[in-house]
Amino acid sequence: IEKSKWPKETIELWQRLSKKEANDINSVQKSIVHHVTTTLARSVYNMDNFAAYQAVALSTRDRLISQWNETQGQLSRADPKRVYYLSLEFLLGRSMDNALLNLGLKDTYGKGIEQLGFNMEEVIESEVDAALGNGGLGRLAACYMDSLATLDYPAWGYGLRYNYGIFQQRIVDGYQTEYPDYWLNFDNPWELPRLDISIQIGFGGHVQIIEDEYGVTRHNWIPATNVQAIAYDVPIPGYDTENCNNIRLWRSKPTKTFDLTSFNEGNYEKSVEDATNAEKITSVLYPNDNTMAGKELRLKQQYFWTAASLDDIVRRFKKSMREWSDFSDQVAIQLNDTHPALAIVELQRLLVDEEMLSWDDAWDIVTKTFAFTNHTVLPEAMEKWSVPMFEYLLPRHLQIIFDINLFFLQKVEMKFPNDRGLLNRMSIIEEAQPQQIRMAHLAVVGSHKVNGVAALHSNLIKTTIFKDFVHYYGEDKFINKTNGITPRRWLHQANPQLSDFITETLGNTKWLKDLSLLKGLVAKINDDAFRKKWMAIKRANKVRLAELIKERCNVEVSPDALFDVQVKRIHEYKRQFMNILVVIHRYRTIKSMTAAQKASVQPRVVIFGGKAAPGYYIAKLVIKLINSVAAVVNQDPAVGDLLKVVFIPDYNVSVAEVIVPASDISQHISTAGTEASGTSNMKFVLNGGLIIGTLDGANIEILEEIGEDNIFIFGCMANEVEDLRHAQRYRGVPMDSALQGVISAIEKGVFGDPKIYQPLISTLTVGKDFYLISADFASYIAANQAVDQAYKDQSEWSKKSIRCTANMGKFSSDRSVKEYADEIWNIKPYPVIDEGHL
Ligand code: F58
Repeated sequence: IEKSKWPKETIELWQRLSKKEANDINSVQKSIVHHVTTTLARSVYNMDNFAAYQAVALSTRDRLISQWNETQGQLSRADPKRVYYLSLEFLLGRSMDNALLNLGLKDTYGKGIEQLGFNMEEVIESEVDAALGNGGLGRLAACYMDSLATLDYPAWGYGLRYNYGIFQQRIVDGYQTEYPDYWLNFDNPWELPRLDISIQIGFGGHVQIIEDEYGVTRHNWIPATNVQAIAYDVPIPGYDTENCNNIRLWRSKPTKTFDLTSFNEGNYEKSVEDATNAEKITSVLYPNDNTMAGKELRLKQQYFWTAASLDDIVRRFKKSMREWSDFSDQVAIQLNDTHPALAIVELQRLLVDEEMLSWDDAWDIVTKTFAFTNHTVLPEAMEKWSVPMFEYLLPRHLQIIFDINLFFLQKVEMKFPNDRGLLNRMSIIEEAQPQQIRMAHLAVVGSHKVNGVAALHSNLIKTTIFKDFVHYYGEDKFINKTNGITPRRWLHQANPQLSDFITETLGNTKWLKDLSLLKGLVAKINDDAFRKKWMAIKRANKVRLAELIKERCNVEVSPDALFDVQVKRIHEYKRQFMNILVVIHRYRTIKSMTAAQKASVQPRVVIFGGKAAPGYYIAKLVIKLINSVAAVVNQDPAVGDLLKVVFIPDYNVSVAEVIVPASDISQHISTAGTEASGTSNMKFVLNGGLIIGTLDGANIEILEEIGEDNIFIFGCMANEVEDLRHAQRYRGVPMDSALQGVISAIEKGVFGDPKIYQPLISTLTVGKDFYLISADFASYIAANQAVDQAYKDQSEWSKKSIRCTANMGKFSSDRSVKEYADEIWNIKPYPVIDEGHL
């Protein structure tokens, strides 16, 4: 029924009945109790923190959904250009606190729940993380969704609804063990199942070639099997705005028709098997960080997700009755790494095979629609798919890729004739045995803009992996978009005391939407009382972390010691190994000291956290070594409180929210040129933590913003790395002498059976130390000594800490997202109006 044809009274009745929920404390309490008694079927006699969490979540969700409904309704009527952010990972963490803060309802709910006999902090702790991501890339997507909503941009995320998120990590006998993260165990109040939105996705089969009535050759893909994609919507409220965006996550289910075919053939078992195979697609998140697994199921995930998302996007576009040539004026699609690069091929297929556009018209639309973000230069992370496997799963898509490649290489040949080496290097198909599809090349060829995630990284990709493409397309296609983080979660929510203090100091909360306003804190730098309070807040956060350490590691640490943190995925290029080796060096140094010398040692707590990919043997050995060193150091009376080492198990977003505000110094020490950006570096500095780091990724831009006096930089530069590796390999540069001492301590068995660590130690063999631990070792020790020295002067340290926070404006994800919107997507904010009803 067309709404405009409804009688006025009917519309008014609807409007009266769909009034938004009131947000006074009474209404809030009523809705909480309503959910307790009806949705949860519980009562006051049968309540615990988890039930309270569920009820508060359901009540918050009602309010979220109203906003979401209103935003989506107004947007579909106005139909402005939207951006679709395609990401295989959204590392959202907990939702409740964030939703309450963004809706401006935290205080009301806090008071409301307190009167009902519960403590808000404990209730919040009952929520499990949504951990649908590995690390930086997934968390970046979550921060960008927060900023897009806050800035009122019409934006949707598309991803997968994995049944199992990133595995849970436990430490058993010092080793990492993995446990499944079945996060949906108790239902998820933060999603809306859209069982009505179901899309058929095909796999396998063959391609029919037919001639249409005009004599034109058409390709018709007949898949062998089909699965269903079901939509689950996750509302993303902006901070201090009516806008509420959406992340649509797809879940795989067997199709009914498909079940029936096997069933009718009398093969019940096969139909059950096929059904479980269909469910498998969205069963689990691949737990690799910066490596490529190459598994068939992963390719299935990628196609399932991109095909469902494009079907949805195209369907929405077709409703508007516009011309195809307007597509890229309505739709921008951002590819978060190469994982969704198949979307390029799928859109070309839809336009040519199904919508009957000419190849060239279709390709013009495709390349105007897509843009691609690269997050790494590590060769082992570059996605490639074997041609035979690909052909078996996606025969028509393979043909299209070969055509895209042929037409592309023909153009390259026209521009640079007779350079076979060049064609070989640029080809989307790598001539290996078997042939491989280079997804990064496909993503570059199918996009109008390619960006790196920090200035150094964006320059590096232009001179390394995409050098030939820059030569061919010109400089303008390759740009930089330095990453950012949302200050709402990473300061306001994670560090409420500091957030309140900043608001009090600056006189209002405007800084939460314009982070450059933090500059105003500099004026307070010589105010003793201000600095004292600043440091008192840091200490309170350290007390909170010390409690977590006691609980999780059973180690007592003093909040008066210097808290030194390295939390991130465990990877050789991030050099946690180098960190623990220097800890061993520190331990040996303290052991060799007289009592008088010890008196001047700065006490330090070295805190590690992070997951290793389950198949990454060397990374797992690093975890074992850290735990073995911790076991020896923490119980050595000769060291006492001068040095403690802890490995916090199961590092995730909620643990990060406790760790980040509590650090004095954090470590961002990747070999120069390997960490594309890093984003935790930004989180620590925003919270007044100093950093020790290499000239890598976003560290460089942080240095530029906060000044060299407020950061501890060491190690070689990116442009020196190749020469150092060469010298090491061919001129036999000897191992650093301090490092030799440390290694021989391990080999003597100071930290348990040395045989265990032999594979790890071999990575340092002269000529093989790929990540240049030996080359950077001396300067790393010196940087750590400089930290100790600086920390002794607490008054100077507090000034550095304040300068850090004050100068972090650039690293708000609001800035990043606005740059993408202006320079890549060409979209404008569309503020929703609160009409008070739906
Ligand atoms: C990270 N990549 C970069 N990849 O390493 C980091 O420097 C950067 O700050 C961040 O992206 C955001 O730009 C990253 O997290 C992954 O986890 C992929 C997961 C899927 C497989 C390949 C790696």
